[in-house]
Amino acid sequence: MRFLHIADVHLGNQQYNLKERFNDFGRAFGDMVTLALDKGVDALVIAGDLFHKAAVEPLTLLQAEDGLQRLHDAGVPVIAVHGNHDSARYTAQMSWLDYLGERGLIHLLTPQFEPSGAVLLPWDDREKQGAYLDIGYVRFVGVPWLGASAPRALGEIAQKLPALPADGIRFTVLVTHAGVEGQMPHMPGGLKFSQISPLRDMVQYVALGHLHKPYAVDDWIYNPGSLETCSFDEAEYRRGAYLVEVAEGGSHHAEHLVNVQRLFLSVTVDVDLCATPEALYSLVRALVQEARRKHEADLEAIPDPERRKPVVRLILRGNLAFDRSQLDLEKARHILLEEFEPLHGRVDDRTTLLGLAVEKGADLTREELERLVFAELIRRDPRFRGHEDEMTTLLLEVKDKALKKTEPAAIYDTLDSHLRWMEEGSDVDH
Ligand SMILES: [Mn+2]
Repeated sequence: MRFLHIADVHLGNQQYNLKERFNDFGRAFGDMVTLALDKGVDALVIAGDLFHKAAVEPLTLLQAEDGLQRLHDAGVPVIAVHGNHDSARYTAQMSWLDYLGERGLIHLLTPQFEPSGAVLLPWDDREKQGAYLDIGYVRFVGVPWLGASAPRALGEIAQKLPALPADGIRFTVLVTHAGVEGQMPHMPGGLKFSQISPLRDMVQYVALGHLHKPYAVDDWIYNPGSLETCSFDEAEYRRGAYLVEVAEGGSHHAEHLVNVQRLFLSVTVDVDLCATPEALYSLVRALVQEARRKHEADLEAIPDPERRKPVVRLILRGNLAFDRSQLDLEKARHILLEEFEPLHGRVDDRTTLLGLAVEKGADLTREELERLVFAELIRRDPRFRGHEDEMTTLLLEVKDKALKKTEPAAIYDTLDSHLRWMEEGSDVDH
């Protein structure tokens, strides 16, 4: 028995308001359908977020139906659960996944949540509803995105699973849309391992979606990652699908396959040494050219020419040595577009401003610039008022000692004696 596990397809995501990006999400799903058919799987599992939004546009629905119909025609069942993106906005409403379920294109699994707890009913082909579906000796149990109530629901399900009829089942897959805590630290609210572990004896494969980063825990919990890139945060990960082989004896093997995606590239420019806007623009141009050369082969390797132009982000970081009003971000973006010819280019300005009085065109040495920067930092700190020059000299001295790998104790002594002198000095002043 073999199945393909995907999640976070996000059909309908017209990223950056670009038609090409809308198409990319559709192509990625189409590719997975083709892969499922090529690999001769017995089921396709979609662990939530087939759609990017609850309100689905006609073209998005066509993308979904085209792929699902191909699987339907080949007799490959599709198992799906609601994600946080494609649930109905109000509980009484039907979602577009419900619609696909009614059409017989997906098996949309969910327990019934009664006041007494979760009820697990077998899939009913006439009613087109149920909490679990058996395919051969593999049982798929589906739980939708539940947010904060997920831990309690999973606890209830762990209690109910042993009571289900055995029916020759050797392997149980739990499909749900939830993150595991700590996998993406900036995304809080995931399940703790201790909240999933009660399922350990009853479930052999936890098929997750939600976090767009791929991960696997203990050959037990699997999250394939998003098929296309929804934000730069996930661009660094090799995302795709799990192709899972379940032996009759109940052992399994899961292989993570990376799908074709549009490349998202970042070019980082440290602006500290650019004394003028012109110097910054030339550095941007040089680094963008270098990045383009570096990624040429990767881009050429993408089989579909329509998907070759990347999305490129220019990150400007460090301390700006001239007035911010002189920095033209649109000009920097224009250089990026000119030199890389990306599908989409954007500038992420992370520079911090020191507000230094560096004259336009001033030809500063590194030492002079450094002294200016230190002096400005100290000038802004009220504790050092009246001692700007001494403190600047002290900072340069400490930096010099640190670079020469002077003993920390000796550096401390330098600081201590100077600062003490400064304090005494200020007593006299007042
Ligand atoms: Mn998602």
